[in-house]
Amino acid sequence: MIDPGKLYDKLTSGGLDFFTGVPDSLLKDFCAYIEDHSSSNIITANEGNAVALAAGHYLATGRPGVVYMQNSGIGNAVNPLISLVDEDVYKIPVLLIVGWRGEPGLKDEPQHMKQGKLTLPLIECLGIEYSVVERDSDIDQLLSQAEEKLKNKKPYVFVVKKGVFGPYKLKKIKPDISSLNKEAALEIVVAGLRKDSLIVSTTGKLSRELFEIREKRNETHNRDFLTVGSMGHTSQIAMGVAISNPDRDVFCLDGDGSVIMHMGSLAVNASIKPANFRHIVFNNAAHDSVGGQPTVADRVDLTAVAAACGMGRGARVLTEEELKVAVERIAGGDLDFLEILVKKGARPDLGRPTISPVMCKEKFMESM
Ligand SMILES: Cc1ncc(C[n+]2csc(CCOP(=O)(O)OP(=O)(O)O)c2C)c(N)n1
Repeated sequence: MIDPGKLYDKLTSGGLDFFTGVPDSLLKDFCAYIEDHSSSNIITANEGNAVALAAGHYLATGRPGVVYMQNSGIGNAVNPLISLVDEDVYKIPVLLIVGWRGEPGLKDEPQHMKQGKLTLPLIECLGIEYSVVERDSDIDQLLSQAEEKLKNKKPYVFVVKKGVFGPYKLKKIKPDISSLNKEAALEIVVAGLRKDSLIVSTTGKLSRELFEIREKRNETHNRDFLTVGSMGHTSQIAMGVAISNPDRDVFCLDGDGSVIMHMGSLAVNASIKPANFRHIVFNNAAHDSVGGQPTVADRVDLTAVAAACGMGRGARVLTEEELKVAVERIAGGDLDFLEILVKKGARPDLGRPTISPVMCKEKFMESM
């Protein structure tokens, strides 16, 4: 296994001391080490932003930045990789560290399988050279391969397999912004919505919790569209449903990291604002589903942002009592945006949906 601290020391002593990216579960020990030890680690809204931030760092210092991401983030990064740092454009070196979910031959969730199969071909198609990092890879050799490319002002990628990093537990954990348990809050929301409401829920643990709450309550899953990939796009899926089915109330259940990833959708949603669309954000100020790394949502009032965009009937709640009142209001159409401040953490025995994404889609469509 590779010791996260050892890799960090080797990178920083070689001048690669500017870190940015979006966290990933396969890289969580390395991301945690950076978070604890680096004074320049910026978790960006999305992976494309991280490539651009690293490019800016290079312009100012002449030193390449290190960008970490899950392979699902390559899609977000393609534009700046091709039109900014590429050797045919500005020729800016950057070291990408990419977690390889869905590696062929390993079992993973459906949304990772195609991405896993396409990870190396995608990187090759972008014309970027890479090394696959294994548990017993020689760090010095990896770094000398990367340094040679970076010196020639080219990007380089470390594609990191599952289980490569040795354990490192985050010490600098930001305090929780609320004492409300997320799953308990979700249960209050589910119980308070009208039975015929449609729900579109976000990537990560929230959709898994929704699935289990339905099981526990002996309720159908048919009116829930559980988004498993496409982080940050859930409110647009919900909006598409709401516009085209004005007879049903549609609730988007979102996470703060997901909202921030494509925050522009708040502005567009507010400009459309059909009466049947409502947006509920569970804000734990963290990317909890992939290791609890912080987002900036502890210092951003998302309700005020939504209001400034035009979703003016919003509420921000901290307690169960406030939540119950707010859920009644949003279910009755008296609010269109609700931000629930919750604490980090989920049940260790949280399961995964036992229905496939295609089955989920078909049942959801039939329910309309
Ligand atoms: C484009 C993309 N980047 C990164 C990921 C990995 N990922 C899955 S869930 C998640 C965190 C989501 O955070 P948030 O919306 O705040 O919800 P929470 O996990 O806190 O419940 C991340 C980073 C992903 N699925 N897709």
